[in-house]
Amino acid sequence: MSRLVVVSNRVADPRKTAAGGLAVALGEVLNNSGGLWFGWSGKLAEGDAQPQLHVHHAGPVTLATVDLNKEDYDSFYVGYSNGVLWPVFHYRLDLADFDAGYIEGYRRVNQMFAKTLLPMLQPDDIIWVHDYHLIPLAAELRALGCTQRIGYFLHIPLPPPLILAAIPGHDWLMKGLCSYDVVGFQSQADHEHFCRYIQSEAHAQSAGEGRWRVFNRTIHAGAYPIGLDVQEFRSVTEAPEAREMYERMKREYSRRKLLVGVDRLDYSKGLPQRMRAFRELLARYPETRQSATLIQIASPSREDVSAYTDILHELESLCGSINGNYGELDWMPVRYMHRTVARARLPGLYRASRVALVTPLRDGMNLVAKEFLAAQDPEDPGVLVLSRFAGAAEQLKEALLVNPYDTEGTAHAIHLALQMPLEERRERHEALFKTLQRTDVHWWCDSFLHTLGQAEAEESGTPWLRL
Ligand code: GDG
Repeated sequence: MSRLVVVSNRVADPRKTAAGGLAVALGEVLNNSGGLWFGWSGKLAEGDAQPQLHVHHAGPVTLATVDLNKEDYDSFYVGYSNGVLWPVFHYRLDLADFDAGYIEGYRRVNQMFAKTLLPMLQPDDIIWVHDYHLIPLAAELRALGCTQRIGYFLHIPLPPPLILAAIPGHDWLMKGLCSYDVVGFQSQADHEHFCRYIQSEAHAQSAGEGRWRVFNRTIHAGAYPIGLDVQEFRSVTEAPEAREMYERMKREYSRRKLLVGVDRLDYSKGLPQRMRAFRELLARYPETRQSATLIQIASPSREDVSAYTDILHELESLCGSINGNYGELDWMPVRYMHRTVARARLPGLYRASRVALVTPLRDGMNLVAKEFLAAQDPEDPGVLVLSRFAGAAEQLKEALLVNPYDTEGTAHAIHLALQMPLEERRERHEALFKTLQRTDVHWWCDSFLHTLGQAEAEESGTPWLRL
């Protein structure tokens, strides 16, 4: 049986409960065959020191990490990954900083990752690379002679070809993506953008069944929407900490209907637009005043990127003005927290809420939408208000789908959600929960790895063009 090697920017110990569904699911697959998980340690190396490799064993899984030096951190992580790829892939060309130095750092770190990883590889390994930080990794590994099968999964959206083409060096980047054997996307829409790009920019020819001939090789591309570890999330929901949180929220808000939003504080999540829609709800439907409270958790994220401080200030000012204009001595419309809530408590908060607002302007998938559904009591479930621009909207069709740019339309949908009769809530939740179970994280892992397992390993001696 082939060994699985997972490569991602950050590495998590799958045995720790704080790791979250994705780490746990990948950990499970790694555990089964014994595996290697490789990535950045999250630490900065002192001065100009050479990158140090740290190796830990977590049961049958080897965790191998390297540090980054400050210059690489600034150009690879802050500059290119989060300052160019994140905004452009979320359709925000206006926020991208195309400073030429960043792409060099991005390439340098991918080369360093390839050089460090190569000696740890075994001939039969299957390599699975994750996310936008590591697009050129396969090409760098191939250039060093790696012939193993390599798959890639993009967790964030892939924009249409004309937006991608705005990136200086997009051809280099996309050629790098075509060096994988299997390329997976969150949604059919993202997959279609990829197909259109390789056809129009690289003259790719379809070879049927999701395969393409491009750059003198055959690759497979497809949509593999990421799922939740539903069973694990249900058991966290039943555990004492979540139950206690649920009881507390129910007691505290016994006279109100709770709405909840849980997001990393990121401009892609549409938080100011959500607040405007909530304000519109209070203005248009006076009966919601005093009776609805929105709890918004905005967990701190990437605070060294300036666009993130702008969004923080905008959100704080909107929450302040809503509370100032509509609040009463005994009712605060918005409870906003710029803090991380313990993972063990989140399901309790979800379950106590009548409505979840998951309204990103763009999102690869959005796992909060799935977590909210998984935490509900099927006899008295809450309602999901979901942006049509989240990858999850392709699957979760029985949610109330909204356009987050349309303030009035979103306010109207929130109003419908707050008033929805029990029967309709149950019917929608039942259908959504079935989808969640059918396409859980294990299904996601299995279907991606099945396709990768079927791909043929590169023949050694394949002439690899340097990117
Ligand atoms: C990327 C893509 C894709 C949030 N606040 C707290 C907290 N969280 C947890 C949630 C959820 C996770 O973080 C967020 O997941 P998302 O899917 O919403 O978003 P990204 O972080 O942007 O992730 C996304 C995902 O990759 C997976 O492929 O779905 O589209 O952008 O699990 O619960 N967790 C805790 N406290 C918080 O305050 N403990």
